[in-house]
Amino acid sequence: METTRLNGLIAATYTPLYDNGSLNLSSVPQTVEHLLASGVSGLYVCGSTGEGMSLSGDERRSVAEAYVTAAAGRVPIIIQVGHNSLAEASQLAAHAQEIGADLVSATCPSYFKVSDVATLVECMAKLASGAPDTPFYYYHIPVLTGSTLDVVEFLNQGGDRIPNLAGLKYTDTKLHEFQQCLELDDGRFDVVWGCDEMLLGALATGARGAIGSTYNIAAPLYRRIITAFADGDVDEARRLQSLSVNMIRTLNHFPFHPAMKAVLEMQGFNMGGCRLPQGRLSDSDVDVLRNELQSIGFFEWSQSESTAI
Ligand code: MN9
Repeated sequence: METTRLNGLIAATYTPLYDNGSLNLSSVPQTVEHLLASGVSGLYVCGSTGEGMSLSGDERRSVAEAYVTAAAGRVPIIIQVGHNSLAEASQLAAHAQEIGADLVSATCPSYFKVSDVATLVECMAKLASGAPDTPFYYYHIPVLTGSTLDVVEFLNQGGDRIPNLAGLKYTDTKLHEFQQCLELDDGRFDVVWGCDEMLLGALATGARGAIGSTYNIAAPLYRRIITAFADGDVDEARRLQSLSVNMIRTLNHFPFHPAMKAVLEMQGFNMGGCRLPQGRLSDSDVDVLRNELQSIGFFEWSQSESTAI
């Protein structure tokens, strides 16, 4: 299988919901057009951001289809299929391949913890075999799965055992480990950064692609970080990254993904709230969040292409 390489900003998409909690797929095309226009170069669907774990299997299939259709081949679409049932995950992977998704990705089972790297490799081999012709990215996110197994060793062993293993979505803060994953076997694997507030550090470490939730609301800002870093203007890149750090700190005054969906609503997209257990922000919390974002200038710099801001 050819090596795949994800480049630039990949938005971890939200799953739009109606007020009654059902899927609102009619919002997907408008959101996709906006993301592509703001310079996003791929979409990661049904991950943590898209509440994949809070959706039924049929809903996950419908959401995957909606994004593949809306993107219409213009950017790579990655479908996240992780599940505590590996059989179900494997069927979701097969579905993603059938509908023409470019890549499949998955978290490990997390209710019963995976005890060692060899078992993690077996789990992912079973899952990835559902979509044998589609490159597979393991989704490493210890803060949510609880799995702190050594991902360098996972790539070492998985590379031999999983024919379609292409790389990792690395959502942790250990830049040294991320670097080792990138450098393993002369850069055999595509290792994609997943912690938006540390994008600059990841770029300095060799990241080419990044998957994240805040690229939905501020892609132009992050593109400017990438450009400033590429131009050698590290002071400017650091100034812009600091805006992102402050933005994420502000969002974290509230439950994060419900707050993100509220910001997307402020930006004109029908997103609704999150499913339980995350829920949605109250109207008064939305007002507080809007004021806090206004006070840090978010509405000026989040969508701005201008170097003056
Ligand atoms: O994986 C996202 N992580 C979670 C991606 O949702 C837990 C990130 O994009 C974060 O939302 C972002 C803000 O902390 O870095």
